[in-house]
Amino acid sequence: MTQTLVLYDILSNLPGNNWSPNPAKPRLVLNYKGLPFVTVWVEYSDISITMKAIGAKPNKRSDGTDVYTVPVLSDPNTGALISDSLEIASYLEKTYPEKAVFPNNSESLIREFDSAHFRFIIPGVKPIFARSTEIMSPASAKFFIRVRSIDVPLPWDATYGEDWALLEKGYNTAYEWYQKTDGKWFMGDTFSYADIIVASCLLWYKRILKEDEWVRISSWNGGKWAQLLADVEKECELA
Ligand SMILES: N[C@@H](CCC(=O)N[C@@H](CS)C(=O)NCC(=O)O)C(=O)O
Repeated sequence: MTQTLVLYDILSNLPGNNWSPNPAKPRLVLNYKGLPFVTVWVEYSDISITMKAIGAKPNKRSDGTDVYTVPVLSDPNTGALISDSLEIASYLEKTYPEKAVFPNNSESLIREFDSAHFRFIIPGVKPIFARSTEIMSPASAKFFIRVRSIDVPLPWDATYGEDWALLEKGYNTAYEWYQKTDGKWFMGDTFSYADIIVASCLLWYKRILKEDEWVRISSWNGGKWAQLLADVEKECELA
Protein backbone atom coordinates (compact mmCIF):
# COMPACT_ATOMS: atom_id res chain seq x y z
CA MET A 1 0.00 0.00 0.00
CA THR A 2 1.27 3.46 -0.88
CA GLN A 3 2.36 5.46 2.16
CA THR A 4 1.16 9.06 2.44
CA LEU A 5 3.34 11.59 0.60
CA VAL A 6 4.03 15.07 2.00
CA LEU A 7 3.62 18.27 -0.03
CA TYR A 8 5.08 21.55 1.27
CA ASP A 9 2.87 24.48 0.26
CA ILE A 10 2.40 28.13 1.29
CA LEU A 11 0.15 29.39 4.07
CA SER A 12 -2.39 32.17 3.54
CA ASN A 13 -5.31 33.71 5.34
CA LEU A 14 -7.79 32.21 2.84
CA PRO A 15 -10.08 29.37 3.91
CA GLY A 16 -8.30 26.13 2.97
CA ASN A 17 -5.01 28.04 2.53
CA ASN A 18 -4.04 27.06 -1.00
CA TRP A 19 -3.41 29.84 -3.51
CA SER A 20 0.13 29.61 -4.82
CA PRO A 21 0.51 28.41 -8.44
CA ASN A 22 3.73 26.41 -8.19
CA PRO A 23 2.56 24.16 -5.32
CA ALA A 24 -0.84 23.87 -7.06
CA LYS A 25 0.86 21.95 -9.88
CA PRO A 26 2.00 18.93 -7.79
CA ARG A 27 -1.24 19.14 -5.81
CA LEU A 28 -3.19 18.62 -9.04
CA VAL A 29 -0.85 15.83 -10.20
CA LEU A 30 -1.17 14.02 -6.86
CA ASN A 31 -4.95 14.31 -7.07
CA TYR A 32 -5.06 13.20 -10.69
CA LYS A 33 -2.95 10.12 -9.96
CA GLY A 34 -5.03 9.40 -6.85
CA LEU A 35 -1.98 9.34 -4.55
CA PRO A 36 -2.49 9.84 -0.80
CA PHE A 37 -0.82 13.00 0.49
CA VAL A 38 -0.86 15.53 3.31
CA THR A 39 0.15 19.18 3.11
CA VAL A 40 2.56 21.02 5.37
CA TRP A 41 1.70 24.73 5.20
CA VAL A 42 4.72 27.04 5.45
CA GLU A 43 4.79 30.83 5.98
CA TYR A 44 6.25 32.46 2.86
CA SER A 45 8.83 34.25 5.02
CA ASP A 46 9.89 30.90 6.58
CA ILE A 47 10.30 28.91 3.33
CA SER A 48 14.06 29.18 3.34
CA ILE A 49 14.59 28.15 6.98
CA THR A 50 12.05 25.30 6.77
CA MET A 51 13.33 23.86 3.49
CA LYS A 52 16.95 24.06 4.65
CA ALA A 53 15.97 22.26 7.87
CA ILE A 54 14.42 19.31 5.99
CA GLY A 55 17.42 19.07 3.64
CA ALA A 56 15.65 20.19 0.44
CA LYS A 57 17.75 21.22 -2.56
CA PRO A 58 17.81 24.95 -3.35
CA ASN A 59 16.76 26.48 -6.67
CA LYS A 60 18.51 29.47 -8.31
CA ARG A 61 17.31 33.08 -8.42
CA SER A 62 17.68 34.97 -11.71
CA ASP A 63 20.86 36.61 -10.28
CA GLY A 64 22.39 33.12 -9.75
CA THR A 65 22.09 33.04 -5.94
CA ASP A 66 20.56 30.07 -4.13
CA VAL A 67 16.89 30.24 -3.16
CA TYR A 68 14.93 27.68 -1.18
CA THR A 69 11.47 27.32 -2.66
CA VAL A 70 8.26 25.40 -2.36
CA PRO A 71 6.76 23.18 -3.60
CA VAL A 72 8.85 20.36 -2.15
CA LEU A 73 7.61 16.78 -2.12
CA SER A 74 8.70 14.13 0.35
CA ASP A 75 7.92 10.53 -0.57
CA PRO A 76 8.31 8.01 2.29
CA ASN A 77 7.81 5.15 -0.20
CA THR A 78 11.17 5.84 -1.85
CA GLY A 79 12.90 8.29 0.52
CA ALA A 80 12.89 10.94 -2.24
CA LEU A 81 12.83 14.65 -1.39
CA ILE A 82 12.21 16.69 -4.53
CA SER A 83 12.27 20.47 -5.04
CA ASP A 84 10.69 22.31 -8.00
CA SER A 85 7.22 21.74 -9.43
CA LEU A 86 8.46 20.41 -12.79
CA GLU A 87 10.93 18.00 -11.17
CA ILE A 88 8.17 16.81 -8.84
CA ALA A 89 5.85 16.15 -11.79
CA SER A 90 8.64 14.27 -13.56
CA TYR A 91 9.42 12.22 -10.42
CA LEU A 92 5.75 11.36 -9.87
CA GLU A 93 5.35 10.31 -13.48
CA LYS A 94 8.36 7.96 -13.32
CA THR A 95 7.51 6.55 -9.90
CA TYR A 96 3.72 6.34 -10.34
CA PRO A 97 3.21 6.01 -14.13
CA GLU A 98 -0.48 5.17 -13.99
CA LYS A 99 -2.66 8.05 -15.26
CA ALA A 100 0.11 9.75 -17.22
CA VAL A 101 0.54 13.51 -17.06
CA PHE A 102 3.23 13.39 -19.79
CA PRO A 103 1.38 11.13 -22.26
CA ASN A 104 2.93 10.03 -25.58
CA ASN A 105 6.48 10.90 -24.48
CA SER A 106 5.53 14.57 -24.15
CA GLU A 107 7.73 15.51 -21.17
CA SER A 108 10.39 17.41 -23.18
CA LEU A 109 7.74 19.36 -25.07
CA ILE A 110 5.79 20.18 -21.92
CA ARG A 111 9.01 21.36 -20.23
CA GLU A 112 9.33 23.91 -23.06
CA PHE A 113 5.64 24.73 -22.69
CA ASP A 114 6.24 25.47 -18.99
CA SER A 115 8.84 28.12 -19.90
CA ALA A 116 6.64 29.57 -22.66
CA HIS A 117 3.69 29.80 -20.25
CA PHE A 118 5.86 31.60 -17.67
CA ARG A 119 7.03 34.07 -20.33
CA PHE A 120 3.48 35.07 -21.27
CA ILE A 121 2.31 35.49 -17.65
CA ILE A 122 5.20 37.57 -16.32
CA PRO A 123 4.72 40.84 -18.31
CA GLY A 124 1.21 41.30 -16.84
CA VAL A 125 1.69 39.77 -13.41
CA LYS A 126 1.86 42.98 -11.32
CA PRO A 127 -1.89 43.17 -10.47
CA ILE A 128 -1.75 39.51 -9.44
CA PHE A 129 1.28 40.09 -7.22
CA ALA A 130 -0.44 43.14 -5.69
CA ARG A 131 -3.48 41.07 -4.68
CA SER A 132 -1.28 38.15 -3.51
CA THR A 133 0.29 40.36 -0.84
CA GLU A 134 -3.20 40.89 0.62
CA ILE A 135 -3.75 37.22 1.53
CA MET A 136 -0.48 36.72 3.44
CA SER A 137 0.64 37.63 6.93
CA PRO A 138 2.34 41.06 7.15
CA ALA A 139 5.77 39.40 7.56
CA SER A 140 5.26 37.18 4.52
CA ALA A 141 3.86 40.04 2.42
CA LYS A 142 6.94 42.13 3.23
CA PHE A 143 9.23 39.23 2.32
CA PHE A 144 7.27 38.46 -0.87
CA ILE A 145 7.55 42.09 -2.00
CA ARG A 146 11.30 42.11 -1.31
CA VAL A 147 12.13 38.89 -3.18
CA ARG A 148 9.64 39.11 -6.04
CA SER A 149 10.43 42.75 -6.87
CA ILE A 150 13.93 41.62 -7.92
CA ASP A 151 12.39 40.30 -11.16
CA VAL A 152 9.08 42.22 -11.25
CA PRO A 153 9.90 45.82 -10.28
CA LEU A 154 7.59 47.84 -8.02
CA PRO A 155 5.11 49.50 -7.99
CA TRP A 156 2.50 46.73 -8.19
CA ASP A 157 -1.05 47.89 -8.56
CA ALA A 158 -4.26 45.92 -9.09
CA THR A 159 -6.13 48.90 -10.62
CA TYR A 160 -7.38 48.14 -14.13
CA GLY A 161 -4.89 49.45 -16.69
CA GLU A 162 -1.87 48.62 -18.81
CA ASP A 163 -0.72 45.61 -16.76
CA TRP A 164 -4.12 43.97 -17.10
CA ALA A 165 -3.93 44.55 -20.86
CA LEU A 166 -0.52 42.80 -20.90
CA LEU A 167 -1.96 39.84 -19.01
CA GLU A 168 -4.87 39.63 -21.43
CA LYS A 169 -2.43 39.75 -24.35
CA GLY A 170 -0.60 36.74 -22.85
CA TYR A 171 -3.86 34.82 -22.65
CA ASN A 172 -4.72 35.73 -26.24
CA THR A 173 -1.50 33.95 -27.22
CA ALA A 174 -2.40 30.91 -25.12
CA TYR A 175 -5.85 30.91 -26.67
CA GLU A 176 -4.31 30.69 -30.14
CA TRP A 177 -2.27 27.66 -28.97
CA TYR A 178 -5.39 25.95 -27.65
CA GLN A 179 -7.30 26.78 -30.85
CA LYS A 180 -4.78 24.79 -32.87
CA THR A 181 -5.92 21.48 -31.37
CA ASP A 182 -9.17 19.57 -31.68
CA GLY A 183 -10.55 19.11 -28.20
CA LYS A 184 -10.61 21.01 -24.93
CA TRP A 185 -7.05 20.19 -23.81
CA PHE A 186 -3.71 21.57 -24.96
CA MET A 187 -3.03 18.18 -26.56
CA GLY A 188 -6.50 17.94 -28.08
CA ASP A 189 -8.44 15.08 -26.51
CA THR A 190 -5.53 14.12 -24.25
CA PHE A 191 -5.24 15.68 -20.80
CA SER A 192 -1.67 16.51 -19.74
CA TYR A 193 0.56 18.46 -17.39
CA ALA A 194 0.34 21.39 -19.86
CA ASP A 195 -3.30 21.89 -18.80
CA ILE A 196 -2.27 21.59 -15.15
CA ILE A 197 0.30 24.38 -15.65
CA VAL A 198 -2.32 26.72 -17.12
CA ALA A 199 -4.96 25.78 -14.53
CA SER A 200 -2.58 26.39 -11.60
CA CYS A 201 -2.26 30.05 -12.51
CA LEU A 202 -6.01 30.35 -13.12
CA LEU A 203 -6.60 28.84 -9.69
CA TRP A 204 -4.24 31.44 -8.23
CA TYR A 205 -6.20 34.29 -9.83
CA LYS A 206 -9.54 32.88 -8.74
CA ARG A 207 -8.32 32.52 -5.17
CA ILE A 208 -6.67 35.91 -4.65
CA LEU A 209 -8.49 38.36 -6.94
CA LYS A 210 -11.60 40.38 -6.15
CA GLU A 211 -14.66 38.78 -7.67
CA ASP A 212 -15.04 41.36 -10.47
CA GLU A 213 -11.37 40.91 -11.40
CA TRP A 214 -11.79 37.13 -11.73
CA VAL A 215 -14.99 37.72 -13.75
CA ARG A 216 -12.92 39.90 -16.09
CA ILE A 217 -10.40 37.07 -16.71
CA SER A 218 -13.27 34.60 -17.04
CA SER A 219 -14.72 36.69 -19.85
CA TRP A 220 -11.53 36.68 -21.97
CA ASN A 221 -11.45 34.46 -25.06
CA GLY A 222 -15.11 33.52 -24.86
CA GLY A 223 -14.90 32.16 -21.32
CA LYS A 224 -12.09 29.72 -22.19
CA TRP A 225 -10.18 30.16 -18.91
CA ALA A 226 -13.02 29.67 -16.41
CA GLN A 227 -14.07 26.62 -18.44
CA LEU A 228 -10.54 25.19 -18.59
CA LEU A 229 -10.12 25.60 -14.83
CA ALA A 230 -13.45 23.87 -14.21
CA ASP A 231 -12.46 21.05 -16.60
CA VAL A 232 -9.06 20.53 -14.93
CA GLU A 233 -10.61 20.56 -11.47
CA LYS A 234 -13.08 17.92 -12.63
CA GLU A 235 -10.39 15.81 -14.29
CA CYS A 236 -8.30 15.93 -11.09
CA GLU A 237 -11.40 15.28 -9.00
CA LEU A 238 -11.13 18.58 -7.11
CA ALA A 239 -14.57 19.84 -8.14
N1 LIG B 1 10.71 26.84 -10.44
C1 LIG B 1 10.20 26.65 -9.11
C2 LIG B 1 9.76 27.98 -8.57
C3 LIG B 1 9.19 27.84 -7.18
C4 LIG B 1 9.01 29.18 -6.54
O1 LIG B 1 9.44 30.24 -7.05
N2 LIG B 1 8.36 29.12 -5.39
C5 LIG B 1 8.11 30.33 -4.64
C6 LIG B 1 6.71 30.27 -4.11
S1 LIG B 1 5.52 30.11 -5.42
C7 LIG B 1 9.09 30.37 -3.48
O2 LIG B 1 9.20 29.39 -2.76
N3 LIG B 1 9.80 31.48 -3.31
C8 LIG B 1 10.70 31.66 -2.19
C9 LIG B 1 11.55 32.91 -2.36
O3 LIG B 1 11.45 33.56 -3.41
O4 LIG B 1 12.32 33.21 -1.44
C10 LIG B 1 9.02 25.65 -9.14
O5 LIG B 1 8.38 25.54 -10.18
O6 LIG B 1 8.80 24.97 -8.14
